[in-house]
Amino acid sequence: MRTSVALSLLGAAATGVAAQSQKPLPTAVAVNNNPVGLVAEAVLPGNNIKGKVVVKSGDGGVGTQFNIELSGIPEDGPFTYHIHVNPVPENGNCSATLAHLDPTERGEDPVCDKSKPETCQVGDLSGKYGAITKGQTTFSASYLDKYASLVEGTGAYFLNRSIVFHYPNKTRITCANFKITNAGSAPHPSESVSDDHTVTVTQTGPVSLPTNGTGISSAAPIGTNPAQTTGGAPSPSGTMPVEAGASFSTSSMTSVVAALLGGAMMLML
Ligand SMILES: *[C@@H]1O[C@H](CO)[C@@H](O)[C@H](O)[C@H]1NC(C)=O
Ligand SMILES: *[C@@H]1O[C@H](CO)[C@@H](O)[C@H](O)[C@H]1NC(C)=O
Ligand SMILES: *[C@@H]1O[C@H](CO)[C@@H](O)[C@H](O)[C@H]1NC(C)=O
Ligand SMILES: [Cu+2]
Repeated sequence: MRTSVALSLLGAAATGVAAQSQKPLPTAVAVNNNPVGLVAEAVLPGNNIKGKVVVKSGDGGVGTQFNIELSGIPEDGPFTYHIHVNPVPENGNCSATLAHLDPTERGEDPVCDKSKPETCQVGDLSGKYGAITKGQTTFSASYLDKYASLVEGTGAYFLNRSIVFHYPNKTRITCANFKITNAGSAPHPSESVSDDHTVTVTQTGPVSLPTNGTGISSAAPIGTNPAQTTGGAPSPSGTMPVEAGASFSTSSMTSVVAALLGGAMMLML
């Protein structure tokens, strides 16, 4: 009896998801007039994850190049990261940065489909280009995003905002504000539009966590490779080129189903 109630709720929820995914999502505007030569960076305070996010105007002012270098990443990933609406206040409170930068107001649902980055929240960088996978101690990523803007006065402008990293439970781990390190000049809009969709993501460290009970303490020196502390051979650095067009819809559907099942289980208890 309870099971059938749960199943019909599940069915209703699934129908809701299907109806929602058919509704066309708003699309973000591609930016081609970023100030040429502009460079800014967000340096993390380094209490846990260390490193920085450097952003530059793309060639000819087309898009924004993101270069991310991180170390000291805790083991309880995967971690997502986004541009958030507000800057971090003096006291470093990441919660005060409010929600993701979302000038098209598409909201959180459905989950970003990285094969259609224009339909994602502009600030959802890990949604568009991949999260920091579990078990990595360092992370580097380099990609050109067409929708985040370096043009002051536009809704997608983000240099007055912040970048925030999250645990899998969405708790905010660390955050930082962008600071301009090199002011740009007026763009040259006639220059040809580069169409570089290549995303390069490099992560080092063991892919799976130790299962022998010698889990790495979070007090381990930041930036060390856990493989060294467990006596294993150091892992080779992996370089994993990822196509921006790769579809993750299967995994997002799986998580939707898992979430629905989780909800149904709770109802049955
Ligand atoms: C951090 O900011 C949030 C949201 O503004 C607020 O609710 C919370 O009280 C703040 N915490 C601290 C320690 O300032
Ligand atoms: C950031 O700049 C944009 C565009 O100039 C503006 O609309 C927005 O209100 C600013 N946000 C903050 C938090 O200063
Ligand atoms: C979220 O996860 C982190 C890391 O596992 C943990 O320290 C924190 O307490 C969790 N927060 C909540 C609200 O569950
Ligand atoms: Cu976020």
